[in-house]
Amino acid sequence: MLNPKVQDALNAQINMELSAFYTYLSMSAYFTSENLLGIAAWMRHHADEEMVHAMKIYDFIHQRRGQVRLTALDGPKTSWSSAVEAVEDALHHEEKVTASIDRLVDLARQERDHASDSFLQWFVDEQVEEEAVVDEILQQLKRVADFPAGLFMLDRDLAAHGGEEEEAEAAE
Ligand code: OFO
Repeated sequence: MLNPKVQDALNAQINMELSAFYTYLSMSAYFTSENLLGIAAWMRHHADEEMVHAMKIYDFIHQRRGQVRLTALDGPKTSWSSAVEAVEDALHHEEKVTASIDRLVDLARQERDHASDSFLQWFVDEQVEEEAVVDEILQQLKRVADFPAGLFMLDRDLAAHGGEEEEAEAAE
């Protein structure tokens, strides 16, 4: 049986992961409208990955004979002043998710819920990767921000490899 406090926090985390899905999808739409189709594709793959995260928690709650309670999602931001600003937002979002996962682990330990603690370790490791990969794209974007040709090359590179990397990560 799932600890009620942990169950509430896991349900809140589902909302956060679905909000991340919504945010990355909105970023994908923004980059598509900016004709940066490689970054748009990367964002869309990443949105799918966030849905996988939400569903992992959804399935875990059911496995523990708990109750999934879905709640309303806030509308995501829909436009940014630059590619750098959008990816900075993505990084800040990942940092918030990391802090939320850390609080969940603390709660699971406080409640002596060892199964949830063990389950959440996957997310702890995943967030290290998530922050690193978003930060890498951000640093590359900052380097080419004032050079349209550089931005074009980076976009093409992400179109060729970004989706594959995301898929490899999602399969882990
Ligand atoms: Fe981007 O890791 Fe889930 O939220």
